[in-house]
Formats: sequence, C-alpha cells, structure tokens
Amino acid sequence: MADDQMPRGSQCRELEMAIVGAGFAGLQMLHRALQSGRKAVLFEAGSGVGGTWYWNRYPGARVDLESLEYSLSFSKELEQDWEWSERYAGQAELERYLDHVTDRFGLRPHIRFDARIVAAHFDEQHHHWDLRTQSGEHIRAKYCVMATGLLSAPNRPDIAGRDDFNGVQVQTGLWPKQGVALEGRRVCVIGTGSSAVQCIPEIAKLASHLTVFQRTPVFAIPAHNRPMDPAEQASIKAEYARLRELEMQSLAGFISLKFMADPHPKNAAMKVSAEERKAEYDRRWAAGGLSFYNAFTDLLMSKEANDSLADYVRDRIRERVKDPVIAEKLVPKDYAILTKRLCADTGYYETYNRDNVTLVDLRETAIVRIEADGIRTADGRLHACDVLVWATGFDAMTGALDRIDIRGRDNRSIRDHWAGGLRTFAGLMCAGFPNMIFMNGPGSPSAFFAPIQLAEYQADWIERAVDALAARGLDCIEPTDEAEEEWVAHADAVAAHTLLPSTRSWYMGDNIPGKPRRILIYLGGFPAYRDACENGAANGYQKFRLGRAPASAGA
Ligand code: N01
Repeated sequence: MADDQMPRGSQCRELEMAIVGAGFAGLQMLHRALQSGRKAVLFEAGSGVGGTWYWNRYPGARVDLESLEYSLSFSKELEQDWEWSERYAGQAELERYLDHVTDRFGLRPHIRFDARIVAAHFDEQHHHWDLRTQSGEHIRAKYCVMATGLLSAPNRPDIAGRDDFNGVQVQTGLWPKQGVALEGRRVCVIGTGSSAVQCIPEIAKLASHLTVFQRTPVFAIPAHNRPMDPAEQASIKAEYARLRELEMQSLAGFISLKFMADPHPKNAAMKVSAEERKAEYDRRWAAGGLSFYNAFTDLLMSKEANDSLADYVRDRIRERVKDPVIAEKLVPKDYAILTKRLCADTGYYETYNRDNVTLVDLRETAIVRIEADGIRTADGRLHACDVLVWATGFDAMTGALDRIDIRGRDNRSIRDHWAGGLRTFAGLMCAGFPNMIFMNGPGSPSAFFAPIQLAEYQADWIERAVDALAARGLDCIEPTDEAEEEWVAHADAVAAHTLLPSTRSWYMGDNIPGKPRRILIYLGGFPAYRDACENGAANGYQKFRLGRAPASAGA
C-alpha cells in the first residue's frame, strides 16, 4: 500500500501480531500469543476490557447461559478460583471477571485502550497489515487477528425524525457508562429482541411510563436466575473437565447444568408420545433457561416437531399475560421457534401486566416518525417520551468487520468480497486477505455454539498455523478460492436442512437493509467444524496458499 493511502502517526509500531478487540476471544488470543513469546498487542476501542460486556450496560444485561458454562476453560486454576455469585452473571460481574483475567494473566500492559482500528490494508510487497487507529496511530503487523465480536456493530434503523427528538436517546449496545436517568421518566423502547427482553422489566420498575414498540414478538423462556448455590458450584467444579467435554460435543455449545447426566438429545420429538413430549418440555420449563435447544434431535429440522415446542411456549405466554388481547400480540405466530435466538427472561411477560406499561404493535400501527416530544404512530397517536431506548440489535457477524476499511490483495475491500453474500473459509479467513484471521467470525459456529470455547479452539488453531509457517520460512497464509467456495456451499447445504432459512432473522442477515441473505453461522456443530479446520490444515495446509513476501524472497 502506498504511504499516501495510510496517514501515519508520529511513529509506526511493528508487531508480529495485532489483535483487535478485548472481549473473551481477543483476550484468549493475546494470552496464547504472549505465552508463545510473540510481539503482540491488542487494540480495543473501549476504555476497558469486556467487549460485549463492556458496551452492553443496559439495565438487566446478563448472560443467557449459566455462568459456570459461560466462562473460560483454558485455565483450570481460574475455573476453580473464580466464584460466580449468580446462576447467570450480570454485566458488572462479567466485566469484573474479564478485568480479573486481564490482570491475572498479565495482559493489561499489552492492550491499547481507546484505540479503535478504522483501517487495515494488506501490503503485498512485505506481507504485513498496515492498521490505523481512529486517532491516526499506524501499526504494522505480520498477522492481524480480528476478535471484533459477533454482535458488536449496533444497528440504528433509519426512522424519520430521529434527530428532531428533544429527549435522551440511547442504544442498548452502547449504553453510557455513567448510566441513564430513568426514574420517573416516560420511556419508549423500540425493539423486542433479547436486549429488550432483558431491559424492559427493569425499566418498567423505574419509569413513570414505559411504551414498548414491537414489530415481531419473541419466544422467551424464564431464566430462573438466582444466587449461586455454593454446593452446586463446588460440585460442578469437581467435574469441570467432563462438563467442558460435553459442551464441545453438543450442537448448541452448552448443556444446562440440570441436564448433565443426560446432556444430549436422544429422541426425535415426533417419535415419542404427546405425553412424553409434554413431560420433557415441562422438565425444561421448570429448569429455566435455554435448554430447549437440546430437548429433541429434530426441533430445528422438522416443522411438525418445531410446532410442538412453539405451541407449548405459546400457551405458557398466554398464561403469563393477564389481558388476552395483549397476550395474543406477544405470542409469535409466524416463524419457527429457535430460528431466532431464544430469549431467557426474568419477568418479561409479567411486565405487560403492569399499569405503567403499554405495548404498541407496529404491525397494527407503524411508526410514522419521531418528533420532538415522542413517537408518532400511523393511528395518529403521539407516544410521549423523555428517554428513547433503541433495542434494535446489531449488524451481526459481518458488521464489526466491514465497518472497518479492510483491504486485501489488489486493494479489494472486505465489503466488496462479501457484496454477493458472505464468503469465508470456516469463518476463519477469506481468500485474498492473507494473514487476517477472524475469531468467532462470520461463517463459524459462533452464535450457535459457545463463543468462548470456540475462541479457545481458534486461538490454538491460529497459533499452530503461525508456528507452522515460521518453521517453513514462510510468512503468508490465505485460503484458496476453492476452499472458500467449498465451505460456503457446505454451510449453505447444512443450513438448508434446517428451518433457519425459513425465518427472517439476523442469522440470515435479514435485519440490515441491503445485506445479502445467507446463513451467517455454521450449523453443523463443533465436532464437524473442528474436523473442517483440521482438514484444512492437514498435509501442509492443503486448503491454503502459503507464501513468502516478495520483498524478502531474494534476501
Ligand atoms: O437484537 P435483535 P438484540 N422498527 O436483532 C427490532 C444476543 N443477545 O440486541 O424482529 C422497529 O434480536 C426488531 O424487530 P424485528 C442474542 O444472540 C444476547 O435484542 O426485526 N423495530 C427486534 O425486535 C440476540 O439474538 C443477550 O421485526 C425494529 C429488535 O429490534 C442478539 O444478541 C442479550 C426496527 C432487535 O432484536 C441480538 O439481540 C442481548 C425498526 N426499524 C443480546 N429495527 C443475552 O441474553 C429493528 N427492530 C446474553
């Protein structure tokens, strides 16, 4: 890349590895790279570590998987030492945990905070990446690991009049560190996905009035959060190795601790009697949380099986909402359950029984525009508002990457590479973008698995790849076009066997206008994914082109 294309700061840092993003994935990568003695620096846009758990500070933000599962497994000592205080840790505890990890493993001196990477250009002569931060700092790195998050590029819908609003506007995924005054305020929330399901009950407790604008209702299951039982925590810790193994073999990446003795689905829903099916659903409903993913083998494949669960959950929603008219608005009727992320809720549906909460069904009356004092809907009503909360999701999987000016060979941008639909090899790398490796990237199992454990595997894969190159005196790796095409065709074919493509969701890229429709996550499960990554690396990285920089070739 020519010098004039990449403005430089006062000096250029030379690194073996630049890592972008200080969430669970980036921190694991940094730890591995430092252990290997690499000159590695992690660049983070925020002022602290946490990634998702740094930015999502909205009231009620907490993990939807049990903390004993949603935690790092690379250090057995850490697993034993950290005491979780609740069944599902809240944002503050997760942020504390990652702060602890950062200091415990000596990572902090190797992290640059407030350093948002805005450009990454590949230098074909020297085989390195030229990175630039928002403040103009220039970094040159042989390898660039993008741990930028799967749900980290907030989606701001283009609704007319946004800038005319006189009150406070906040986005759940960019909640201010100093908080937002909600007490006694009239609050409007747009959106009813996982973030909204978590914040709506908390906001309703504080606001004088809360108005929720719903376009598509969700399926939510009670989380049954509670303080951690010390005896339960000790018993899981005694069996951690087995738990982690079971997680890696499961399709969803978690098993739910209540089901450790019986972790994987054995039966097809339609192969058991209606009574047995109901008993299984009751068992999981009582346990709380998202274990329904593991209830039967065919829930994501057979519409009939899926309907049996969807009908079960619909009935539970009707039981929780007092007003039958409001209940019907909250019951999802036109898409298969589990084809949008299932939500784990704490009092979500009951919130609509409160006198200070109004549900506006946007399918009956759409938002016309945002005005100075509130939101105007098609029925002519102005919904008065002091605080407007955008719970409108993310440009998932690709957004955090293609919002950066990433250019590979021939100055081709990643946006162009994906213009016709997502293309990667195993969600790890793209043809034409050598030495740039994604963690939890688009095309990997990520959001349909356990992102923390997936990142641990990927950090290991990356380390092995970099070592293998060095051992052969090489410094450049990228998947072949054929490997990329093969992976995309495989991922599409796997998805076609499921119900996911039948639903409009962020899994398919549907929530972002103009985004090409294609499955953004790999649905074949981790064992098949790991096999594909290992197979790609077999026989001297058979699915990759390896090379040596032209500038050093004659040296
Ligand atoms: O985002 P979403 P999210 N006008 O995309 C609506 C993870 N997560 O931040 O469905 C009106 O799910 C949109 O409506 P529709 C989890 O994987 C986990 O809630 O497009 N409404 C929808 O209701 C999750 O899946 C946790 O019709 C508009 C909502 O906004 C993922 O993150 C917590 C609109 C967006 O829902 C994303 O969740 C939070 C418009 N123009 C998130 N545009 C845990 O529990 C969008 N909407 C760990």
